[in-house]
Parts: sequence; C-alpha cells; structure tokens
Amino acid sequence: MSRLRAIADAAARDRLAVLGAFHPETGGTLVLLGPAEPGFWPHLTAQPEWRDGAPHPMDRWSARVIGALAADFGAEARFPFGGPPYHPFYTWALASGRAWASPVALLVHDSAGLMVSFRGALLVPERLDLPPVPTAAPCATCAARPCLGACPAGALGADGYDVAACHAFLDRPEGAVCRTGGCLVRRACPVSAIYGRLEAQSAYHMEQFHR
Ligand code: B12
Ligand code: SF4
Ligand code: SF4
Repeated sequence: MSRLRAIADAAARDRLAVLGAFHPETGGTLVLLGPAEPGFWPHLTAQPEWRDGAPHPMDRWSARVIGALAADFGAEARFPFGGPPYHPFYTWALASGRAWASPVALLVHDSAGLMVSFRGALLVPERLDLPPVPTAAPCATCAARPCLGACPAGALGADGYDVAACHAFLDRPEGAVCRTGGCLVRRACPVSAIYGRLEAQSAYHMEQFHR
C-alpha cells in the first residue's frame, strides 16, 4: 500500500479525507485534511471535545486526532487556526492542484466545491508519490456560474468579499437563511451540493464567524 493511501485510510477512521497533497519547495510532502462527507458532523458531535462544554471543540478535536496522525506517520501537524500568524492554507490548497480560486475568490475544490475547508495538514518528511490531479477547475464547465449572483447582500461576488456588508446582512432577520444553513454563495455551487455537508455544521461555522 502506498504511504499516502495509508495516511488516507488512517484519516478516514476519524472521518477526515485527504483533500490534496503536494511537494513543498522546502522538501517532503504536505497532506491537506478536511471533513469526509457525508458523515463528518455526526462523528464530530459524538467526540469528547464536543461534549465537554469547553470552548473551541472542533479545533481541539482537530488538534488531538491530527496530532495523533502526525505522530503515527512521523509527520508534523499544521493547523489553519491558532493565528495570527496563520499557516497559508489557501496557498497550500492551490498548490495541491485540487482547489482553485473561484470567480468569488473563495477556494473551489474538485469534490467539496465552495464548501471546502481544512481541519489541518501533515508535513511528511518523505517525498511521497502523488496521484494525478484534475486538469481544470469545475468552473471551466460551469456555464451558469451561480456563485456570482447568489449573495442577497451583494457582499460576495466578482468584486471580492465585503466582510462588513456580509455581517450587516447576517444581523438582519433575512440573514437567518445564511446563519442557519450556511453562506448562499457557497451553497450555490453545484459541486458543493454533492459534497453532503449538513446544514447544522454550516450553522456552527456561521455562528463562530458572526458572533
Ligand atoms: C483570516 C481568515 C478569514 C477572514 C479573512 C479572509 C481572507 N481575506 O483571507 C474572515 C474572517 C473574513 C474569514 C471568513 C471566512 N472564512 Co476564512 N480564513 C481565514 C484564515 C484563518 C487565515 C487566512 C490568512 O490570512 N492566511 C495567511 C495568508 C498569508 O496565507 P493564505 O491564506 O495562503 O493567503 C491567501 C488568501 O488570503 C487569499 N485571499 C485573498 N483574498 C481573499 C479573500 C477570500 C474571501 C479568501 C477565502 C481568500 C483570499 O490570497 C492569499 C494569497 O494567495 C484561513 C485559514 C488559514 N490558516 O489560511 C481561513 C479560510 C481561508 N477561511 C475559510 C472559511 C471556510 C471561511 C468562512 C466561509 C467560514 C464559515 N462561515 O464557514 C468565512 C466566510 C464567511 C462566509 N461568507 O461564509 C477556509 C477556506 C474556505 C474557502 N472555500 O475558500 C479557510 C482555509 C479555513 C479552513 N479551516 O478551511 N476567513
Ligand atoms: S458555482 Fe460554478 S463557477 Fe462558481 S465556484 Fe462553483 S463550479 Fe465554479
Ligand atoms: S453569508 Fe450570506 S451575506 Fe454573507 S457572503 Fe454569504 S450569502 Fe452573502
């Protein structure tokens, strides 16, 4: 079994998927891990970190399980949280060849669409063999580009992301649609639609984002 396959199999036991990998200039292999859908949310919410009532359950769970994976594979763990400064997960995702800058700037991933997110990464010292990656972003064959017109506040589109306008909309009663089900732009992507993320998970992230 290839080493990357072994990492993927071990990660799958924690409902994590290898969402991309690449060879950094500094050596080794960087393996990006994110929710394996469907099924991630019921798994996470059954974990001790979710039930102990302490803050940041998702980040603490990520630190525990990805830290353990790192130890098992002789790797170093990296996390998207804990900054600033932040590790450049956006740039790493682009380097993996499995995610691209979408027409609205957010990352779009080959299988998670605009719903892509990362729980952490493993920096493996060896240069692992990597499988082929898609030749083009899903946007290349997405004629309708529904992401571009999906934000009712006009906060996220071709002109970038107006974070203040997004928060202002989320404060209004009409903003409940995003607060409870997730960003309408991210949900509009046809690839997101087949990823299988539950609304409850999106609602949790929106609550963290819009406190
Ligand atoms: C700070 C931050 C934000 C800030 C600013 C975003 C920004 N302009 O980059 C705010 C608070 C606004 C934000 C919001 C959200 N974020 Co954010 N954010 C981050 C964070 C923690 C750090 C980014 C950073 O500064 N990195 C350091 C720099 C040096 O490296 P870099 O990331 O490679 O830099 C590139 C990007 O910044 C990119 N870039 C430039 N302009 C923009 C604009 C946007 C909108 C994006 C996404 C990227 C981007 O260009 C840089 C060079 O290539 C990252 C995690 C991480 N560690 O990277 C998540 C991250 C980018 N965010 C993510 C997510 C999921 C969100 C939310 C959707 C959260 C949610 N609700 O679920 C929201 C958006 C709200 C919504 N409409 O739903 C995901 C990516 C999702 C995606 N599809 O692109 C990341 C990777 C976190 C993760 N765990 O997966 N975020
Ligand atoms: S909706 Fe279409 S154009 Fe927009 S990110 Fe998804 S695939 Fe790309
Ligand atoms: S969360 Fe709602 S208001 Fe904010 S960018 Fe997404 S669609 Fe627009």
